[in-house]
Amino acid sequence: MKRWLMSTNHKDIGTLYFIMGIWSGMIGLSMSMFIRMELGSPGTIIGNDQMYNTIVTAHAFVMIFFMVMPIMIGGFGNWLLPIMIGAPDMAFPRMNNMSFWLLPPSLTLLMTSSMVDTGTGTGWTLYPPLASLTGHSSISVDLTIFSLHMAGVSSILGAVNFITTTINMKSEGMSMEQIPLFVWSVLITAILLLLSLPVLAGAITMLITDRNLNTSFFDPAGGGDPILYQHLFWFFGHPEVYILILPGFGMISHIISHESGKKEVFGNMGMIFAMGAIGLLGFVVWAHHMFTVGMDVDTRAYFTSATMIIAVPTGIKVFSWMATLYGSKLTMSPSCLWSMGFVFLFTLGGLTGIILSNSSIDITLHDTYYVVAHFHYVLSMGAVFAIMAGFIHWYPLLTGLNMNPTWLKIQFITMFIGVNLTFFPQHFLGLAGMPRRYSDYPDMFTSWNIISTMGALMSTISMMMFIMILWESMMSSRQTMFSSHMMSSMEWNQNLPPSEHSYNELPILIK
Ligand code: HAS
Ligand code: CU
Repeated sequence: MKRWLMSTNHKDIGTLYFIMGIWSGMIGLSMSMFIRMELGSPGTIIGNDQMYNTIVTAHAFVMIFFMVMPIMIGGFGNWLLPIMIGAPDMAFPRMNNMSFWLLPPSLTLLMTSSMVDTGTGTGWTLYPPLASLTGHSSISVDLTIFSLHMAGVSSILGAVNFITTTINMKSEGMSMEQIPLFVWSVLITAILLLLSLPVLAGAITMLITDRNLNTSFFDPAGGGDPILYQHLFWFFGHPEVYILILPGFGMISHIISHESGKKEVFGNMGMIFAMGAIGLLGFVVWAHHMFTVGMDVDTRAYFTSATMIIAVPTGIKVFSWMATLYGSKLTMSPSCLWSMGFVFLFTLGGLTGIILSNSSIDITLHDTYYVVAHFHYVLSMGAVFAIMAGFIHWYPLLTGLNMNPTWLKIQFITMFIGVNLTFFPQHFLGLAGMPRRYSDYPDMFTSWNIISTMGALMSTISMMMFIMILWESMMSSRQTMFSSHMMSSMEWNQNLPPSEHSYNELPILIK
């Protein structure tokens, strides 16, 4: 009990983040299956549109704040960052414990909000007036806001910890240009968190006072403006989407360099500057989410061009990954497959982002399934593929065990087909005008929706297969030597084996 509740050890806390992230991933996945079941045929299955919207909202929150962020930053960040810079632990180990333990109560608040009263059927953006007292008079939205506050505090504390650790605790004589790309990616992510989350906190605090203390920040009747909320939300929201992908970029760089026969990453400095540029630009493009609110043409022209410029540093990254892979003898190992899948499908999602950034095109595509297809390509096949690649790549380090590579390859193929079946047809649905966040549709959209639902079923089965592979590896306790293979890939500065307990005890704990 004491070891896990009161831990100040970065590896134990990382493990807690992984466990919570996987748990939340299963919650989020089951919610997505409710969504796809409802949309698998015209007409209704759930029979309650408010409940449908509540599920959609909770799915987004769970996946973003309780799956991707905890696994990437909390799990991989805690495990790998101190080791990669040669630090004994994080700079503030007890604060690290607090960062983690704020999350389970936050998740509980979110789940509670869905189970009491009307639920929060607002979408993850919580736009007023839908999220105001007029749209949602129940206590659910207040619980959701409190949940976000707590998750936000957790992330801000984590960000402070990662920034301090990186700057203050890297090995003597290690310059910033020498720190590994994953560390750079987490550092930049942490800076984005630190600068964007307080803006979200301000916005949702104003929303909660509008709801409970009779202020009117977002209510025109009292001189307020709902558009102000959208600006505040997206000033956070756009950097947030890069927060979700940057650590994945970092991991993919390490894995691709390892899979290319331990070649150095092509253009290491370029990769650092590209991530920095993506981080900076991420703060000046937010209104591309609000092209339909009635902005003047100059503002639209600005936000369109600023958004498109992000394709340049992102393109630098994509071409550098390809240049690293070029000419090497590929092993087609599971983590190699996941990272090549990442580069391909993330790029596809990025290109639809460029299409959406055209303000005049976005007028017709906004709030359609085209947007849903875009962000699932960059998230479900970008962020999630990076997590899968990273987890499989570092699994021997995390547990001292091996997973069955043949099964992992089969699992990759089923997942690859599953997610593409799910999300590719959504481009067509969006272009044909199917709106997002509706529980029903005209019959003309039926065929692509059926295919999408079948794809979702396939991905779910594939994830169940992954859990089974994980279970099998722990049950059979096939110990790996902490191989030199892991070492070089991480460019580690100190050749420390993982701590005794994480190496040997985990399988015993599971037994
Ligand atoms: Fe996005 C909406 C534009 C990247 C996530 N995005 C979302 C939402 C999410 C999300 C979650 O401008 C929905 C939010 C909601 O609930 O409403 N996005 C972009 C652009 C990029 C981009 C330009 N998005 C991401 C990443 C995400 C993410 C990364 C998470 C991981 N996104 C938008 C826009 C909307 C939007 C609009 C609002 C839509 C609406 O109406 O609501 C870029 O960062 C992507 C850059 C990457 C590439 C690929 C690699 C680059 C290469 C270089 C050559 C390419 C060139 C482009 C020169 C571009 C290979 C040529 C263009 C061609 C079309 C061929
Ligand atoms: Cu954006």
